[in-house]
Amino acid sequence: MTLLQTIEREPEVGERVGWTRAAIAELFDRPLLDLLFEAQQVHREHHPANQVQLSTLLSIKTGGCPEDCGYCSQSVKADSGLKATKLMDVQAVLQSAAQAKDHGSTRFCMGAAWRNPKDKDIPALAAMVKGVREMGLETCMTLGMLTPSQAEALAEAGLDYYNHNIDTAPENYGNVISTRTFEDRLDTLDNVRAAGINVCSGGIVGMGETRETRVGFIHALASMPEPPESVPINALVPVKGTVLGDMLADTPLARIDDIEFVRTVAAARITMPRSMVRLSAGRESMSESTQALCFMAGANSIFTGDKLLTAPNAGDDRDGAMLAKLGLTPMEMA
Ligand code: SAM
Ligand code: DTB
Ligand code: SF4
Repeated sequence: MTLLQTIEREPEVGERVGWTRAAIAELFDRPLLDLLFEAQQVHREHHPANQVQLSTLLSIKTGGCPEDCGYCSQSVKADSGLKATKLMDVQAVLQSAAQAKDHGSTRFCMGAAWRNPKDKDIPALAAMVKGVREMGLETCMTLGMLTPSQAEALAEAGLDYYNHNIDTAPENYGNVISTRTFEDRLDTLDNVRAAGINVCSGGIVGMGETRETRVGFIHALASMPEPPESVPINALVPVKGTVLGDMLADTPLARIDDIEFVRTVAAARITMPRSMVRLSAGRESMSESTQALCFMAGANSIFTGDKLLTAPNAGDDRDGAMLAKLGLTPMEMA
């Protein structure tokens, strides 16, 4: 059974389902304060107010990726100067997870620059999941495409979440990546769901796309039979040597407008009320005021630490000061 064929879950009383592109476009078109007001109301119906979940990322295998994602520093097609590494040792990963826990993180996300893991990598990956879980952290991995048996093996090891982004609207996918299709992405998400792992899927805005594309992106997520439990909204981090990073360096006006970014977060919150909406890449160059608007719009999860996978992140000191200033507190583990 494919993701699109799975039986729709029962909606909650009062929950709006069956989102059309037109209805989502109407959300984007609203006066900003009306949009923010509704987003915050929806947020408070389903999530604790003023709380933000903290996750930490670690690149467990960096660079040398055969895929050609136009935004990514880790693609072999990018001239980003990144040194490719082998899969990290389990012990080194666990050390890094212990540090993340000390810094207040409740979820540890391990990312590998692969098109897909090889079956021979699975035992080491399973050991990482087991070890991180034993520390009392939630686990997340993002490793590229998974077969059903790989997803089952990771589920058995205790993997809580799998991140696999649809990245953009289906009709724009081929403009960003040519080495795989949107359908390939959905197939892996099906395998992850079928194995009983929570789904984390979102994408990137600020790749020079149109408003209509952003509407299509949110629609593709919200119209899944079961929307992802976690929805990362990344603002493109323009990396020199990547197709999109170089394109934006030449046309700075193509960069996403802050308010348009906030509108995208609000649309995700309203259309996927029960999901965690993750304010992901791009915070490093975002003002505190824009981030505050994103929290108002329903974002309730961030990546902490001074590094994402390869790109810089805001860092614990800056984030600690911002959360204190906004009166936001870290969410305890579920
Ligand atoms: N290789 C795996 C895959 O692509 O599924 C996992 C790692 S990949 C780096 C995870 C996600 O990070 C991508 O799907 C993309 O949405 C996001 N990402 C990568 N580079 C980015 C950038 N420069 N700016 C914003 N988001 C980025
Ligand atoms: C996601 O959507 N954003 C995170 C996580 N999933 C793995 C990664 C962002 C990567 C930003 C670019 C970098 O660090 O290389
Ligand atoms: Fe590879 Fe993932 Fe980067 Fe695409 S986003 S090039 S699949 S590491």
